[in-house]
Amino acid sequence: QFRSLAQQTPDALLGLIRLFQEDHRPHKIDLGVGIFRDDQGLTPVLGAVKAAERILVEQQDSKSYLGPVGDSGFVDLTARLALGDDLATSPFLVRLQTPGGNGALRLAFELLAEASKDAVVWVGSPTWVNHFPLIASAGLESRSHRFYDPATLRIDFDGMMADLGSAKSGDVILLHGCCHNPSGATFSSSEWTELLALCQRQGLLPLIDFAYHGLGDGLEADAAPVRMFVENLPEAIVAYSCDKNFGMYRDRVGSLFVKATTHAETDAVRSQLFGTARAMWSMPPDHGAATCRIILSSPELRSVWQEELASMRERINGLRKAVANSLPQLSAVANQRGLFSLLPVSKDAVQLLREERAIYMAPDGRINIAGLSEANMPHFVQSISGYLS
Ligand code: PLP
Ligand code: TYF
Repeated sequence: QFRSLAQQTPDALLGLIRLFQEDHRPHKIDLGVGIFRDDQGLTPVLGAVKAAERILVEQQDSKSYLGPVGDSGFVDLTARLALGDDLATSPFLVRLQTPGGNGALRLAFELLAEASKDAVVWVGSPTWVNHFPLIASAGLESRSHRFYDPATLRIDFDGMMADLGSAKSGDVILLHGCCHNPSGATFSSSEWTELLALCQRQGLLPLIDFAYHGLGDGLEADAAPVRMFVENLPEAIVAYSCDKNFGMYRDRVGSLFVKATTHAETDAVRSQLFGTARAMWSMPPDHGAATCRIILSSPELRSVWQEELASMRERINGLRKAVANSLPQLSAVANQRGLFSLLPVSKDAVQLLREERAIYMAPDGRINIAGLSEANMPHFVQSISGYLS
């Protein structure tokens, strides 16, 4: 049977991990895969997470199945964290735990495909590499709209609005809640408001990929546009990840929130989601979600976590300023948010930087800002200055 199988193109980002490991040059810099790193280049387990895991080990008296919602305390607390108490507890909000933000996205696309086979998913260009296989796996069509302008390192908002003018009622718009991957480019609050008005005017359903909550401008500031969309539209979907803001990447911690308009529709959405999840992973993994629940429900651990989150955010935003100050062509980097920026460099330059300078970045010139440090900044600045277009 397997003779008929073709090779798939491997994920270039994940391929970089191995290439970097095999490089033994001492000055090598890993700006590849999107994980937070400290000034030593490490991604340690957060103190709040370690403490909560100890409590979990002590207190957990059973590992019996949790059921389709997953850890309901975790789901409730992340819904409140992302959406605020009122929206989170609406009877029209369906909430469930998923294996990471990736699982939430896959489930959301499956739901959308089941609801409307011919809905088009509008995706800004460029976007996170995994969005396309996720959309295609659900059998949905995606269409690109202008988003990022490499000439200004900012959002081409007029181009985006013009392209979305041809979206039809019932189409889906995939938005990054904050910390755009790969560009870091941010909407102003008036642009968010215009986008909301566009969704209202044209009957578009927003699917908000909210994978970096708190890593941009803070928990409240990052959530504000997401809440505005959920509050002011009849239907909205939020795919939430705790893998970055709690540093729990491999534990695959996420949840999905879907707002519907009537009791009957809410029930139908819930039953569809449970049915689809049953056919994919049956029930979500427990450990990471239980750990997050312990943190969010303990005032002490919650405040430890918020401080750790703030220090991750401040480190990233400090590095952004340092890059902008060292390289005038990259001054816009200071206004971007999150782990990523797209360097205006050619594909050839990306390869030369890797081969000759031991600087590893994604093929499109995406860098993980957190991979920079006080120690490697001079090598980075000196190496890329000759390649910036
Ligand atoms: N969405 C974006 C934009 C991401 O960068 C990631 C990162 O992995 C995810 C979703 C998925 O997150 P998770 O690791 O929780 O599946
Ligand atoms: O964009 C990143 O680097 C992270 C991690 O298939 C990631 O979101 C990258 C590729 C992938 C899954 C996760």
